[in-house]
Amino acid sequence: MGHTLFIADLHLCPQEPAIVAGFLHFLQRDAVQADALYILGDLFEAWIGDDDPEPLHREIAHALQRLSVAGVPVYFIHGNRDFLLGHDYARASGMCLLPEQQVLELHGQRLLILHGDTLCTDDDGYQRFRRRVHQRWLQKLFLALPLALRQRIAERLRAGSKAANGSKSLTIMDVNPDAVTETMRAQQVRVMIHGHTHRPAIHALQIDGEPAERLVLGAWHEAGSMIKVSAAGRELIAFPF
Ligand code: LP5
Ligand code: MN
Repeated sequence: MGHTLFIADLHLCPQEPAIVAGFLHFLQRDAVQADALYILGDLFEAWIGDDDPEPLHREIAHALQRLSVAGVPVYFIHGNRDFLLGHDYARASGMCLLPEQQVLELHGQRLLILHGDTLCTDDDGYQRFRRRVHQRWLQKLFLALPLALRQRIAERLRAGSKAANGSKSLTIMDVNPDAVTETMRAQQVRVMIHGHTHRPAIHALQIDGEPAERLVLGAWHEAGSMIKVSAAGRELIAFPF
């Protein structure tokens, strides 16, 4: 029976070979059987430009390419770590880049997919940071810098983020319930799938008197996390690498 798979927050990097192996295994074992694969951001730990010669990025591009050649379309929404992933890499990996929010119609139901960072509206520090780094001119400037300098800036930003997160409450770093409701209302959906918060769960809620559902993908730390949508329903699945 046809089904669609969703994943997010793998944070792939050369320092985490078990996660990389788990992802390659997931592509060969699970994703090949799906109608489509949607990657909802933070596939990579950090992305500093499509011209980064990191061998891991080529390996992942080839694996994704094999999947789409096998007939499984792969879609990508940017996360807060890999928002600079561009058309060159998308082409090399056979992925189709989607906008920050996308409505799908699956089995007669509208479903909204997004990374999830935009729902964390209580996190003023992050939202300010996000507005800054999403400026087209700043991104162009950054991408024109020598690779080693971009690397250093990314490391500084990661360190700054870790330090900032240490002093933020868990509530601030979670989604804001009003932002969730407003986003679902605006997109006229009653189902939403996102990642980013690393708090895998299926939340039932009410919007304008109607039942609604927010599904949150888990990050790939010790195990993989995926959501499977089929005619039979929606499932959040954790699986070993
Ligand atoms: O990523 P994570 O899980 O640690 O936390 C996120 C939010 N942080 C971020 C920042 C990213 O981690 C940095 C990624 C770098 C990618 C490549 C570089 C591209 C540069 C492009 C320039 C055009 O997204 C974090 C949230 C958290 O999720 C939960 O939602 O809270 O937000 C922050 O930590 C933002 C801080 O509040 C403010 C940012 C501090 C940065 C200080 C940098 C100082 C050094 C500057 C050097 C030039
Ligand atoms: Mn994220």
